[in-house]
Amino acid sequence: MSARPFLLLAPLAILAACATSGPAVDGRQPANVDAVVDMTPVLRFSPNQLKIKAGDTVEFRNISAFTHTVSSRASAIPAGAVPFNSGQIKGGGTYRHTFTVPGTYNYFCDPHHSAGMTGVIVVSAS
Ligand SMILES: [Cu+2]
Repeated sequence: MSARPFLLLAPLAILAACATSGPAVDGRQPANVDAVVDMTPVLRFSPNQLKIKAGDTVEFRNISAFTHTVSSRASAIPAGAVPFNSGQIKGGGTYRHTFTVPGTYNYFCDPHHSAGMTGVIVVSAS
């Protein structure tokens, strides 16, 4: 009988350990990354619409052979937020940005903006 309390508690301990590793958006993101957006060979951000919370960090991953950017303008992000620009990201490269100001961020890939490579991230207050 003495082993039974341990058998009942062991699954709870495993769940608690998993909970400390952060939210599992898609199982691909490393620690400290809350969401992942791919930059694709068909000149799109995927997903191109994303909802996160203030303070979340998004990792943009270039999974294509093209050079992409993650760029924004002050006129298309919330007042008080600082525009971000990744610079050129070669294939296989990544860029991370932490969104601290709530609101709607419209961003784009500089070389492929006219091809429709744009995205929207909506940041909620908490
Ligand atoms: Cu691009």
